Amino acid sequence: MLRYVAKVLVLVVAAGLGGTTVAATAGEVSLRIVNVVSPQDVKIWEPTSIVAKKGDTVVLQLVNRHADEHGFEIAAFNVKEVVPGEKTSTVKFVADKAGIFPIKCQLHPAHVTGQLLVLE
Ligand SMILES: [Cu+2]
Repeated sequence: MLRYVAKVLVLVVAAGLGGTTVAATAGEVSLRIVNVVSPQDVKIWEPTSIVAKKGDTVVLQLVNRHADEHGFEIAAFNVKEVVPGEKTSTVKFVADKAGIFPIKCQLHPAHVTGQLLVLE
């Protein structure tokens, strides 16, 4: 029984160390973001919340399924893309500061789309 407990403890500690290592390494967040119509009849980019860790490279493939063009702006990271109707664009940036940053369609300010959360 004691032996079993010791074994479990070793596993828990190992898992904890593994988690720490992952957190300390800058990674990449790669997502496909699609412009859809919400139940409230607003065109939004989905998912609306993007989470990254500070230092991560963020690659977003922006798929606009509408006939008209839409914008995708994260001002804090100088991201300002216009995606033509029925086209796909890719933006890439390094999330080098922590915080909560709004994501907007700069062409149609009523399309309040979401937020980027960058963890310390
Ligand atoms: Cu728009």
